[in-house]
Amino acid sequence: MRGATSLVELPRDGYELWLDYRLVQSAERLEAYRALLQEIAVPGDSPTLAAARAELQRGLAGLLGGPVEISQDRLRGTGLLAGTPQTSPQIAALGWDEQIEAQGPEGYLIRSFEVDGKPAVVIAAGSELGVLYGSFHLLRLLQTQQPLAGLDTAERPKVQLRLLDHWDNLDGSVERGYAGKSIWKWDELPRTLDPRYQDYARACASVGINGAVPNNVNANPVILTGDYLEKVAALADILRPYGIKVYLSANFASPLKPSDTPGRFRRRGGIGNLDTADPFDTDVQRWWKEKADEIYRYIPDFGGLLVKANSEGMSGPFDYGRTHLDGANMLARALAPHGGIVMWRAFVYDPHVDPDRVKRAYKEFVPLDGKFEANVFVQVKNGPLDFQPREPFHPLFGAMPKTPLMMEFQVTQEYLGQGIHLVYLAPMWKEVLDADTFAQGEGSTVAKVVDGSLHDYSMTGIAGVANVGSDRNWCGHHFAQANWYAFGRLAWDHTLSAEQIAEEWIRATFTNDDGVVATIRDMMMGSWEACVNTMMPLGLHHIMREGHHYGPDLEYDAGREDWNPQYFHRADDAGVGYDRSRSGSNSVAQYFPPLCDEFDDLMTCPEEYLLWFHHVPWDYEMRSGRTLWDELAWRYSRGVAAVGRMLETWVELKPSIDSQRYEEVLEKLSTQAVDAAEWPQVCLGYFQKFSRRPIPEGLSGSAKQRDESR
Ligand code: GCW
Repeated sequence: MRGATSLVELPRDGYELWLDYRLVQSAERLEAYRALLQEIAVPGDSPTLAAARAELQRGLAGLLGGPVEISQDRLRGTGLLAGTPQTSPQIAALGWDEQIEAQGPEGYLIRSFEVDGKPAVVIAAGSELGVLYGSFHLLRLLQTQQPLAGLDTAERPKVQLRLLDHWDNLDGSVERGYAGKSIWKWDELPRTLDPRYQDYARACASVGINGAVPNNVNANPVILTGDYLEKVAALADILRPYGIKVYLSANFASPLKPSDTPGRFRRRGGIGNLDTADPFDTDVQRWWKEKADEIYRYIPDFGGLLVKANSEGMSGPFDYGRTHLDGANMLARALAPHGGIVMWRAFVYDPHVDPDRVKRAYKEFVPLDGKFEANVFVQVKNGPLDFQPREPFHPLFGAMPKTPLMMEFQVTQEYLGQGIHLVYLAPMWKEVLDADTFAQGEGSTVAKVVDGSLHDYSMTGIAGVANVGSDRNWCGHHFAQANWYAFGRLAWDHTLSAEQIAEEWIRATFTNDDGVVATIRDMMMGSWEACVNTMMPLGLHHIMREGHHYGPDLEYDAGREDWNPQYFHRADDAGVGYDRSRSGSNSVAQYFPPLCDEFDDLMTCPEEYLLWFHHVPWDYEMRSGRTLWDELAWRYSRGVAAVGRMLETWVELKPSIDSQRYEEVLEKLSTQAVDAAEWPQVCLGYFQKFSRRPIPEGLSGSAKQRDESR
């Protein structure tokens, strides 16, 4: 048994993520765990059960400070028993079949119970994957120092498909990635298998993520060639025991001859032998059918295809005068015989559809409701624009009762401070999931659309754009790991609170010291609001620098109106904000009553979305009693002040955090503090040209004034 070492002295570089199985710090808990978990029995030898066994072995060895005896057939004494009624006669003998069944194909029960007259902890599931998920759950209980006595837990995921979408290119670069190169080493695959792949699988499975799309939606068609499918198959083999299916992003123009691929990937060409990718062309249909057959020869449990079509230069059915429906259904028919699905993205903003960019996807997709093949998801970003620091929820949620909608969140922080800013995203995702669409009266939340309960969807899914890279700590910023974790936890159970998830993560990742946990949790919980206030308060949106999207810019000319910040903020002498009310673009009409009325009326529109829906006079009186101009300045200064406080808090935490992670986070926070201060300077400086009002004293966001605004 190892002696208890002070946590702070243990070197930590972040590689272990939240699966950092350190010795339990509470002596009392440690004693109780050791008394109960004297041996582990995970009967069976399938790869998934072997993974569960290995994880329990590894986890308990670390948490309890020494190896625990392990058995592959039955539990002999006091200990942990995990399995299904099929893999373990001891579990079958418990007579829990009905409850096990009720947890569905991925769920599980964890109970303190007697097995053969001896005290035990039992993880019982209907599937081997359920056993693995239950094992991770048990380890989490120990990591967070929960009591095991009287344990009686029943879990099942609320959403079926819980995917990470990687925007990783085949050359190793990552679109909107801030954590180094891609973790997928295509040059080495399929022969060399980086051990990271397995650790990635462990991390994903530990939070219930059950699918991965390894390549960018801006898809290089080459991913579907035999050479690459062989590489993908090697990855799929590693991920499979962990319950993670592989999906791929497909380029709609793949069937074209190499020289004919239009648009963005012209230089690379298609991978087929056809002169068209028209979904109505029978050769094209056959091409995709044969391609699907080929994919399934390589990867028998392949999940399906994700498609970005006719968006940002990507090819699609419109190139041939067809529609999203025609394109999606053609692919769906090719995949259906194998049980594969299509995730067709709704991130489209064709300027011909409507002058207001945020109205376009709704106008294109709502008329198609009910016409998609049964294995098609329409994948919808959380808001109608593009992963801005804060957006109202996408009005498509609730508006397509006959089409399964898959939620797309962005875990990587493209518009939220990238690899620099500490921003815990769970509160934002909760705001979206808990938003009421009123589609079928009060209580028709976005979460109920996504989990299928509102419209009785036949399949349900939620995807997160991954923030993972080859940096030693996976996510670039140690705190960005919390977003990967939270995404998985919320995809599994959207009723969990952001606080609870943060607390779990902190305990598993940093420490169980209650005071430190509370301090870090509060810091995380305030960090998203701080980000919004720092960058785009009161419903401002899309005022970031062009291209890389970091830092403020209000005036560049992108050459396209709907990329131009001025198109979005519309600042002029009269006021600021995009008028989307009934007298403006009328995007409010895309929401159900009473929301459309609430958003439409300046008096009832939530102030968080004010400048999203309204062009508001500079001297408009806000609920605080301040004028809009003063309120804007106040919000900016609050954002900067909050960042300053995060930095101070972190410095105070120094004695409680291991040195490498402390220093690395400190460096990030210091940069964040400097970069955050640029926003009010640039934004208020710019807006002032129109408002012609002084920036209220004490609100310019400087260090001294920060304290006064507390
Ligand atoms: O958020 C925008 C990004 C693009 C991205 C696109 C999309 C993958 O700036 O980098 O492309 O959205 O979601 O397709």
